[in-house]
Amino acid sequence: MPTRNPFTNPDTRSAVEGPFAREEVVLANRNHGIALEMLRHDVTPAGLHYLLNHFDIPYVSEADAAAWTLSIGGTVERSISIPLAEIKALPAVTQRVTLECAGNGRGLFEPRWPSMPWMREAVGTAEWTGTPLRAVLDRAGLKPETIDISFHGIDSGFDKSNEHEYGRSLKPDLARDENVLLVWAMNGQPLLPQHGFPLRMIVPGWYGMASVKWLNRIEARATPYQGYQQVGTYHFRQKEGEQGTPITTMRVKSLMVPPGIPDWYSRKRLVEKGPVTIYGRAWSGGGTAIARVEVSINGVWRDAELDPPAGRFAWRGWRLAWDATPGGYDIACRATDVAGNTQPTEAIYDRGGFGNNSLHSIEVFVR
Ligand SMILES: Nc1nc2c(c(=O)[nH]1)N[C@H]1C(S)=C(S)[C@@H](COP(=O)(O)O)O[C@H]1N2
Ligand SMILES: [Mo]
Repeated sequence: MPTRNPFTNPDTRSAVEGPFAREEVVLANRNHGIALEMLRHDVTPAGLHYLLNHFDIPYVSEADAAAWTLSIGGTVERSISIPLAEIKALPAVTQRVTLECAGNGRGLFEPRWPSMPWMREAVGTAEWTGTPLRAVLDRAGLKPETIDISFHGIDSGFDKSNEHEYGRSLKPDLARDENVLLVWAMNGQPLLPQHGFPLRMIVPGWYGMASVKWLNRIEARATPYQGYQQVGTYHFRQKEGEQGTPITTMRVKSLMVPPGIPDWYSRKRLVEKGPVTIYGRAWSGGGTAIARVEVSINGVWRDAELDPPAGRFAWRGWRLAWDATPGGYDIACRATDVAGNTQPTEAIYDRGGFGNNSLHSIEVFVR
């Protein structure tokens, strides 16, 4: 047994290839993704929405929730503590928002960073009910010297020997954007424990790390927030040790509902010959709309039909009719947004496994 606190030892991880480690499997069991066939739902049922929890899910009883407060301090006119009941009494809005984890696709990189080994499934869309964050910031009154605002959850632990509560920051202009919400309900129900009960943030258009769960403290700042989750990770990096560039909004991406039926273990697909509809979803970041989705069947690209848009921050459904004839096929999809961003065929390498928006392709055998 260690006699010294071992949690402050230097992190010994480095990029790896080959089999997944036991630690990666443990993280994968804790943080499930959406089952790709459930991309058929416009709104992901709450229990099928992906999860990413760095530490433990905090135990918050109904009594704890009833006594929950959100404190706002730092460079504000008035340091305040607002009871959750008062936040819930503010004008409520419901927004359909697609969230994706910035680490989605990490497990597909070679070499890969040992962490949550997502393949493609760290995405989901929910209807979030809450009130614009702006309302509570304005109650406290941001002082003019405020250049950054940090948001803190009650969950804590270690990463790379740094002990911290999960925390992230936003610049004041974004924090005061009407679309950034303090949220207490998901798909019309109270937040589930794993999704941040009783209060979380939703920062639409951004990768999921910005949407702090179990939120109880806000700190306005005259200097940039330097918390571990802000500067130690969530940066695009080519080499370990470099600062890199901060990760912000989601990259354009699309996924397919795997057609046909799977083999239990390999998940390879068997499809019967004849007419087949291939369904999927496409999204981009920062509220940028999807312009086009193309599907390749053995290298021949065709335009998919797009469903009507379902909100500025929600994914867009698409479908392609295919007359399947017997044989082996590789099916891939590619989205392009109205700003002209499109998915790369090969993933853009990232040391930490972030931002992988390479093409989703599926092997299918038609019988
Ligand atoms: N307090 C807290 N907030 C958090 C996290 C966390 O570990 N703790 N994970 C973040 C990350 S990395 C993602 S991708 C989203 C996931 O939200 P979900 O689990 O509700 O899908 O929550 C974010 N908010
Ligand atoms: Mo994430």
